[in-house]
Amino acid sequence: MAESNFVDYVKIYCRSGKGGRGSAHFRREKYIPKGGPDGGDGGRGGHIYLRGNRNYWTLLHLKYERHIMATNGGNGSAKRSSGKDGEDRVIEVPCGTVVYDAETGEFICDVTEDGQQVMLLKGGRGGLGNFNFKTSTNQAPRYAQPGEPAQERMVILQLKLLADVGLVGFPNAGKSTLLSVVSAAKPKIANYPFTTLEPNLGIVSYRDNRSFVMADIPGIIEGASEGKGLGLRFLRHIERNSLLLFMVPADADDIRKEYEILNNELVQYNPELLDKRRVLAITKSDMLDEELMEALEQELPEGIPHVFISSITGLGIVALKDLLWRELNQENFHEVERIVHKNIDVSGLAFDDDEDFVFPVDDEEDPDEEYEEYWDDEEDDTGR
Ligand SMILES: Nc1nc2c(ncn2[C@@H]2O[C@H](COP(=O)(O)OP(=O)(O)OP(=O)(O)O)[C@@H](O)[C@H]2O)c(=O)[nH]1
Ligand SMILES: [Mg+2]
Repeated sequence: MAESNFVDYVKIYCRSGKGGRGSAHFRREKYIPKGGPDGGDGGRGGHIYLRGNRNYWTLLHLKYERHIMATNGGNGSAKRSSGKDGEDRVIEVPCGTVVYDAETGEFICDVTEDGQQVMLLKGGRGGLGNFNFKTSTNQAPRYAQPGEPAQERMVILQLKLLADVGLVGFPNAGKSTLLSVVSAAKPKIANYPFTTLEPNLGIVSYRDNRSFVMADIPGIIEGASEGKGLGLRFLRHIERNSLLLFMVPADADDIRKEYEILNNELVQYNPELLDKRRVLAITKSDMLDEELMEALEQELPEGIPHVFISSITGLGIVALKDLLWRELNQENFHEVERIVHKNIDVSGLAFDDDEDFVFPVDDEEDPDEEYEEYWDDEEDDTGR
């Protein structure tokens, strides 16, 4: 999907800044021949943060940003002057971004809210200058602390769309058509399977200026949870939806069976999806008459509220919105949104640019350099 704008995972190398070293300087002025230690502290290294930003819908802006590094803290110097703190880096991400360790697949953190800031890597603390080590028994400590090292990590950011309602259905069920009717989104619609290749989001306006977000994802087929069709790649976008709207066309051979296949694929993918609220829409109901609808009623799966709709004639669309709104506002509803992020299998993710990835080298200083004590002799003899 190299040419696609819908980027829902990226791999990035991140490094915080290391702490600046403390200074081991001694005060040297004209009439104070034996000034005490006055070496200042090193500055702290910059942190790496993630921040949720509702203006981003995908991770596209990070696709070509493969190294994100904060700067190092400055070294301390004479006259107790502290080194400058390194600059932090803030990675702006869409709400619903989950972060994993790229080597192990281990879940690290997630960002769900606009403005939410999470520290990903801590900058190294600055080392203390020698004036901190002055004691009654050691008036002239020649020792200053080195700064703490930087932290580095290769991470995978994965987007899981945060929609209120996720559309679940076989290809051609009429999912995109529904989204185009209830929101301003303009997804591609056509009479063949897999018209939708990447998720679309739309904002559905409801009475009294209220609204909710609906996500149209590519069609699911039997075996999707094992990677068939567009497979697994998009199933994760359903994980975070509060409510699942199953869509089965009126002309399906067996509505109940189709529903069960869909349900089964979701459960295979993540059993927690069973706990989500769900609604069933029988789409394309303009093909039915009253009598047929009554007959079909008997064949529908039990335990799930349903509505007959037609995006073409508008049949049942208001009733559907009412039903979705009611379900979305049920008490204790948000319980199920706290889905647990499992660690991921990183071997299953394709990154088109893995081979030419180079670890950046810090050319400012040798990272393995050990701190050494030193006398700073050529310091300012300005004679104030
Ligand atoms: N008669 C009738 N046809 C419909 C209705 N809704 C959608 N269709 C038709 O069904 C076909 C598939 O519609 P889409 O909305 O593209 O279906 P989809 O579920 O998004 O399909 P994929 O993106 O392939 O998964 C199109 O030819 C639509 O015109 C409806 O309410 N009534
Ligand atoms: Mg579609």
